[in-house]
Parts: sequence; structure tokens; C-alpha cells
Amino acid sequence: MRIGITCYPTYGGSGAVATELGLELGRRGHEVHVISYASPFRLRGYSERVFFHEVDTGGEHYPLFKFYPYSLALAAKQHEVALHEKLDLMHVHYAIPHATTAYLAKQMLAGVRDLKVITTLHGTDITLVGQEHSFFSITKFSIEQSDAVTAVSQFLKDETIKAFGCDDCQIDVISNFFNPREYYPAAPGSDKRPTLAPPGVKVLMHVSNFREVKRVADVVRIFARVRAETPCVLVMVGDGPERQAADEEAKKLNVAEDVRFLGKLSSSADLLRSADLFLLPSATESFGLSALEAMACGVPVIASRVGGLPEVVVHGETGALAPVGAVETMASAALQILCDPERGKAAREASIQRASLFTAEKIVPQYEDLYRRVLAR
Ligand code: GMT
Repeated sequence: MRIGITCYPTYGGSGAVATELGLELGRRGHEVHVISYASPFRLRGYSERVFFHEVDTGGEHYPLFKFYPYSLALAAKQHEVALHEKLDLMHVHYAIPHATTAYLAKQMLAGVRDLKVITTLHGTDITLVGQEHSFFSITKFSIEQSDAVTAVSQFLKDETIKAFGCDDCQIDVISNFFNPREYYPAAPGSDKRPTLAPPGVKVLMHVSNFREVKRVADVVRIFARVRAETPCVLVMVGDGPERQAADEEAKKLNVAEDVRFLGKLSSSADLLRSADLFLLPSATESFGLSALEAMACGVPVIASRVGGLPEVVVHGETGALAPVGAVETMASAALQILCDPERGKAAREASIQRASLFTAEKIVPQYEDLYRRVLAR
């Protein structure tokens, strides 16, 4: 198939999933055209059958525009690529504005070809932004006009139906996945652990875009509570608006010397392999791709019991779930895993086992099936 993919290129789960999907589809013989305003952070180097098309973001050219109409430039680029590359379908990730621009591109192409539009809902496009008054009607319209809609968890499907009331919308749940070539447990002695902490010191890790929803100050609070009981360091991968708040919390709690902010990395797999525990105390999370990637590396997860996280993390087996903001509960669950070797080993094994349900090999064919069904209509 000839497939267009549009996603946000920035550090975050939706861009990561969209790019990993594109790379996997390329490996499986499809031709993939990724369309966005920058090359997505996980699209590294050359990959056979995967091509990137950059959308102009305007710069200083048009004094008439107070705001550059990026969405129109994107729709025009999606149409241009679909026409010239003879795309069968456009798979957009994150509804706003991608599902809307793809709808426009589809209408522009009508008469030449019926470009099928598949929209994958990822999270805040439904739970936050899409429900804001200014975006509600266009988000609902764009979802309803898509030829197929997928959600990354059952939670997100239910939320979409609840929020937008599209009872007859057919939404397929296709879970996020990981690439086992990159995310796998460490072989003894092969990890980066010695560069992160001396022997006997535990490594706690968090990976995110440090948005408010991630509650990174809670990550630091949980760490401080754990550190009071056992020697450990906290490795923070990523960057975003709440980084300073996390930094300040670490100073306030007198743990800053053991908190390392590594910034944005295109892959955290090597680091995850060196971790003992992953923390994801988010306010909401439609799936929690970073938790899945940690589990794939054999790292148990302590997370909030919200959204789609219970579909990934199994409480008491692959880590623990607790109410949002329950720092004490999360810290004591962390200590049980870190300080009881039997429990830690069981949680690591259970994490690997659980993650194996979400490999690319199991999930990507579900997208291919969906594409075939939509093209056959
Ligand atoms: O919806 C978002 O917040 C953005 C998105 C992203 O680009 O990081 O994250 C969402 O999509 C990921 C991939 O499907 C999920 O793993 C995240 O749970 C989800 N984030 C939230 O729901 C907050």
C-alpha cells in the first residue's frame, strides 16, 4: 500500500507511535510518506520506503497574517503528496488539526481518487484540547468524517463516545506497541548503569515531555521519599514546561544532587535498560507509551490509576497503580519492589511478559487489516 502519515514531530507519544508505525510499515514492504512541519524525532537516518515531506511553517513571509495558517499549508501538502505519490490512504495521528486537514485534502482530491482518511486518537486531542469550546465542533466533525477511527486504548474509545456522543462512530481500539529490536531487557553487564549510579545505588527513571499533565513534581516527591529509605538516583529524560518546577522541587526537598536531568533524547532504550523502576504519576494518560517501553526493557512501573494505564500496567504484578497525587502510596510501592529482591525479580519478569502482548509484530498487522478493510469499501 501507499500510505501517508501525518503526526506531530515533537517529543511525545503520538509522534513516536506514528513514526514507529511508519518505519514498521516500510519494513513490511509498504511505501510510507510522512508529512509534518519537521522530521519526527524518532525518524532517524535513512529507512527504506519511508520518505519525509516538510510542510512550510511560513516564517516572516506574509505580513498580512497575524497567525500563519499552518493547517491550510498542511492540507495543501497532504493533497500534493497524495496526488503525486498516488497515496491510497492518509493515516493521521492526533485529531487536531490533522484529521481536519486530511478531510480537506480528501475533498480536494475527489474526482481523481478517493483518498481514505484514518484518524488515530491519542489522548489530549480527546480528553483536553478537543473538548475546548473552540475546537469541539470541528473535532467531532473531523472524527465523524474520517473513513476509520482508532483509539489507542479502550479508555480513550469510551471517552471519545462520552465526550462527542457519536454513538454510531465505529472506533477500533488498536493499542500502542514497541519495537523489540530497540526495547529489550539488558543482558548482564551490557548496560549503561555504571554511568548513572555506583553499585548498590538504585536508578529510578521518568521519561516525558514534562507537560503539566505528567506531574513531574510528584516524580521528584516520590523519589525523595524513596531516597530517604534506600540509596538511589533519579534520571529525568525529556524536557518541557514543567522542568523548572521539578528542579525547584528537588532543591526544596534537598535531593537535587541525586536528580539528573538529561534533556530530550531520540531514544531512551539504553537508559531504560539501566533502570530499576519507572515512575509515571500522570494526571491523565490515555495509554502511557513510555510505561510500555520501560516494561519491555524489564523495568517495573509505578503509575497513577488513570485513563488507559490500567490496560498496560498490572497492579501488584508489573508494578503498582495508585490514585493521582498519592505520593506516599507510590513511594511505598516503589520501596517494596526496590528493596525486596524476590518481589523486584517477579515484577521485572511480569513486566517483560506483559509487554510482550504489545510488540510491533502483534499490533501493526491490526493497522494493515484496518487499511485493507477501508480500501475495500
Ligand atoms: O495526547 C497527548 O497528550 C499527546 C500525546 C503525545 O504526543 O505525547 O500523548 C498521548 O499519546 C500517547 C501515544 O498514544 C499515549 O501513550 C499517551 O498516554 C497520551 N498522553 C495523554 O493521554 C496525556
